[in-house]
Amino acid sequence: MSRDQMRELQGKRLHKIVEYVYHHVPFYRSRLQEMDLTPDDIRTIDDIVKLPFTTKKDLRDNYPFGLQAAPQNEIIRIHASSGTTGNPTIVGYTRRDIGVWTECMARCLTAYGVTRNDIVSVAYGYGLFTGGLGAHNGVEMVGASVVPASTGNTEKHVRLIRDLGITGICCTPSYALYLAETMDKMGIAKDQIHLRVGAFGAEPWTENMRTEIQERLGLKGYNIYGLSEVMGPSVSYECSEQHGSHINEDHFYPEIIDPVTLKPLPAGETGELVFTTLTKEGMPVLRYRTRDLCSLLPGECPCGRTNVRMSPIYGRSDDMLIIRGINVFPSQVESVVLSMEEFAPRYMLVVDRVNNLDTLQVQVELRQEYFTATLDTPAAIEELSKKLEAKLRSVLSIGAKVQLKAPGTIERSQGKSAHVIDKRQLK
Ligand code: DLL
Repeated sequence: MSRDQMRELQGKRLHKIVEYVYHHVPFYRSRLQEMDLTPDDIRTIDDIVKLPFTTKKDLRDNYPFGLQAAPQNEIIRIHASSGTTGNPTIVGYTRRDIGVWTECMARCLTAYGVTRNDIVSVAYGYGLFTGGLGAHNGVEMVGASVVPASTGNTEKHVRLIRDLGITGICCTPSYALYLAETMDKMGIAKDQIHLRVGAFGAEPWTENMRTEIQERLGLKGYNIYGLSEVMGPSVSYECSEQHGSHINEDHFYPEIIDPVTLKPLPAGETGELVFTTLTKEGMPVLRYRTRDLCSLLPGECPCGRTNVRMSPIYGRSDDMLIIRGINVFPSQVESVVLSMEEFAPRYMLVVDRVNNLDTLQVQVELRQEYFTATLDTPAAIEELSKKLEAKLRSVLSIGAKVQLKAPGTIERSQGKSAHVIDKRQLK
């Protein structure tokens, strides 16, 4: 589809969705009325800037079904998004929503080169989390054989990967590394398995992590992005070029805004990603603020797809840490840790406040081969810690105390990994 055709389609769909929520969701109706807007004011996609934003707080305040547009007897699935505080976000899907989601997921898998000849295991959690069932439906639509492994039971999963000749895997990048570790422990070598493609997402990851996963599992790893409030996995996906992730923008319209002024930013600039669902029936959202920070990439993709690409997420406007006044993203620490061969990609930031001064400790696991060699001599521990501290200081612009840990001692996660313990209780 040409850009002009796409914009025309988006404009038509936007008008329809605004009309739909105006008549079906009292929350949106009163928001629009407060702004003196009616659906007739929204005619082209450029009119989107007139619309109000929606935030996670709006969803929580209207828990559980306040923003649902479709009647309950048309909702065929309900997911809930993980949240650390307050009410979870409840998202209901109509049959048509599940169909759109499934097709979007199939688009992702097809872009990764998955076909009906593949056997794909889905090791995102099945349940309230959208990862498991979302990926599952897409694999079935492509016609590949799906193995609903879910998380947990990792040794059994590794044996299945080997014995069934599984060729594709969908999981978080941190779980992919955990699988590789488990394979090592079980004495299963990379050439005994047939994985060739991985769909990794649900948490930020870096190029260094990609290289490591690809090397250890012998596959090509692709990014997949999404969020429950908008749909689930499949909002965007990498193609073979692996230069940004194509957004399924016929269904999810993206904008980048300045998170402080809330003004839209020009293409190419980094800011907060905002989505409007253009076709959703169950719980449509207008200008939902994701808090994810990234940019939309200008220009055409050599793969031939014309849908716009987004850069990797480099942080969130809300999990950003402010330590001694400096903005710190866990992903910055990760890139430093992974740039040094002594360390496994396992780390934890522990933030505290001592005598009114913020402190940052970075705990990081040594790789087995360095652990044996290093821990024998206190001088070597000291030297390695200092080396990492110097690198962290140059990247973060603040000092961090490093604590080296033995392999396997930082807690593993089977879903999204947590990288921060903030003990400051500033709220
Ligand atoms: O994580 C949906 C998903 C499942 C995506 C499986 C990909 C694969 P939520 O639990 O609602 O939904 O969390 C959404 O996770 O706003 C991002 O901050 C983060 N996230 C998701 N995918 C990526 C990614 C699912 N590829 C939140 N890169 C989003 C970086 C990601 N962050």
